Amino acid sequence: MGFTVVQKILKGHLRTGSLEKGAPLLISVDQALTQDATGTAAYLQFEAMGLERIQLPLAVSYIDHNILQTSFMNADDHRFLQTAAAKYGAYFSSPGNGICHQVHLERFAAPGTVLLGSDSHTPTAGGMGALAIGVGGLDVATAMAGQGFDLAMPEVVLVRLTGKLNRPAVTAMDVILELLRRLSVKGGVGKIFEYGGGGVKTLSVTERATITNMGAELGATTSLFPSDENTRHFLSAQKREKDWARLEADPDAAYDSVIEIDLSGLVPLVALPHSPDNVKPVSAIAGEAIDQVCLGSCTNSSFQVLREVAGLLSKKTVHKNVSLTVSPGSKQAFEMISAEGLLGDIVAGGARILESACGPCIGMGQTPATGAKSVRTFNRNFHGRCGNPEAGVYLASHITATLAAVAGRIVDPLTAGLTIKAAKEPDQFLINDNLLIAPQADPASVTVQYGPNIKPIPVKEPLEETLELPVILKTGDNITTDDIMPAGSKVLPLRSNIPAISEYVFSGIDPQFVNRIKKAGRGVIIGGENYGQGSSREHAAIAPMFLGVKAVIAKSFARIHKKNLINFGILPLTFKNSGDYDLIEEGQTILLPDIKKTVREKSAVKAGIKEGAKEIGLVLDLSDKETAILLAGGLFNLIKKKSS
Ligand code: MIC
Ligand code: SF4
Repeated sequence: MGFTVVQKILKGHLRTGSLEKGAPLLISVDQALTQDATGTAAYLQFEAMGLERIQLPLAVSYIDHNILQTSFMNADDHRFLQTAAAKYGAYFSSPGNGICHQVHLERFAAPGTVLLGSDSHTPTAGGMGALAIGVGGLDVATAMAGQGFDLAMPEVVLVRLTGKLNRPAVTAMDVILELLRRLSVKGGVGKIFEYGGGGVKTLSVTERATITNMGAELGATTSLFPSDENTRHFLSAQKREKDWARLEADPDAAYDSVIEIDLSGLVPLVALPHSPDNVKPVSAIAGEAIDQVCLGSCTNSSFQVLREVAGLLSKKTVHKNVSLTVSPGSKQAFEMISAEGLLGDIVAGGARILESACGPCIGMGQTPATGAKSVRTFNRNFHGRCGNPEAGVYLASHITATLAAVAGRIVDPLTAGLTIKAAKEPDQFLINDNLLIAPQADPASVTVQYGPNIKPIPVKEPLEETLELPVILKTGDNITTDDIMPAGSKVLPLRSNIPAISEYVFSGIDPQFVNRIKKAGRGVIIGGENYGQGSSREHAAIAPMFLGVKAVIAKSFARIHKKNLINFGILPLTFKNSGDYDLIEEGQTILLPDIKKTVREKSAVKAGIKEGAKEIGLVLDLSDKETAILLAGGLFNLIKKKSS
């Protein structure tokens, strides 16, 4: 029997374990990426491991999330990251160089490699045929220390594409919105989506990257495309043809399941507030008035996207009731639209040009007005993420979004009489890597600089013998890491200071949470399905740990968050019978007698609800390594224990 692309890459990187579904495996990592909001923690943790240099062929430290520099904190973080990159051996992508995933795709990603990134949209590089996985900062730090990455072998799903998109009205964004419509935000948990079929060759690398980027919203471990002639074209246009290798599934490769998508049958789609899987055809909401349009993010901000935007804005004016912002995904894309005169059309049309960065996507400015509708080409529209819980964010393609900006209302691209041509991938991109700073050849000459806002990462004590925990909060389904640990311009500058950022845990959904847990000193959180979906931010685990959260009991967990909880010593328990969720109320006490012994012996977890003396069955689904991590009180303790 032949191999899938996923199996081929994993086979080449396997250190221990097997590729059988569900089996634990440890793989080697080729490349690591961090960004500033997760990077300070990752580099502080790498530094504390005591190594002199990063043990990987390539690491890149990007600055793209928090570049407003509203205070010294942000600039201090950047200086720390720049000096740490120079000393420990990473490239430093300066502020202004662009969004990590777009820049990585352009300048570093390579077919057949394993990329680990401390950002959930790392699978963007899957558009290039890389196996790219988003993880917490500590997992990246461990990989940078040469210890590889361990996971349980996911199911591999073939997404068979046929036909071709009705461009320019229908775009790659509509392909991934269609998958979200079918599968929901938890439909990809424990799965890798491998794209195949005759429709693959009709998509460029940047279009593929849009699709794999937003596979994160399915909860997938990653998504990837084969590497073919289109990949070669992209790499050669980036003057990187040497990085190209053909990588395709064997004709008789076996998949765990298959999903069919006929690209020719797709229509423009939109995700309505407040979830990326709340998907409807654009035609269903045509005519609705809108207030704001934001173009950009790591999902839709390439040169080709901006070229089409410029075509739509040429000789047009943004509607008087709409504010339109454009954030080019990278300096390369920005420079190219300037060099080709396209920026002029965008500016003349009335767009407000923002930096090449995440910007409004992570609530760094452009918070919409109360009750406003904002159409964005981004990947997440979680409640309150834009900075205003009273606003609604609609996720759509750049074509749908730009048409809306001009008309002041939603317009179906299929009936808009589009006259622009779909933008082709250029044969030559403009290469100017002057904001990419290579690591210092002589590390001893560099002193890492720490600002006063940079505080050591707290560590937990080893697991207690027995736990008695008040229920501090009970949540519903699909709680996001934005709910647990909000971002935005007020909170993001505190990412290097856990005591300070922990004051904001759950602040968006329950402003009294911090007071309650501080009073109790410790506690447990009860969650519904898919607890912790969304970002890779380990602050959604570290800050609760710092406040005294010892366990989360949920119906199910999102992949990255579960790993982050384990890494910081918090027990991620699930209900044996999900109906038991209804038995627990806020304020009650959960008893976990002999929990240390139970974890050590991997026996069934029996918990008690003190009030009413009820007993419930819980499940702790862990690999051997994860068991050891929890017993030690976190990954960092375990690493330290081994090296001492
Ligand atoms: C996001 O899109 O939510 C972020 C901000 O990029 C996060 C990372 C972070 O919180 O720093 C992610 O996707 O992992
Ligand atoms: Fe940045 Fe938004 Fe992409 Fe996250 S999803 S990396 S915040 S652009």
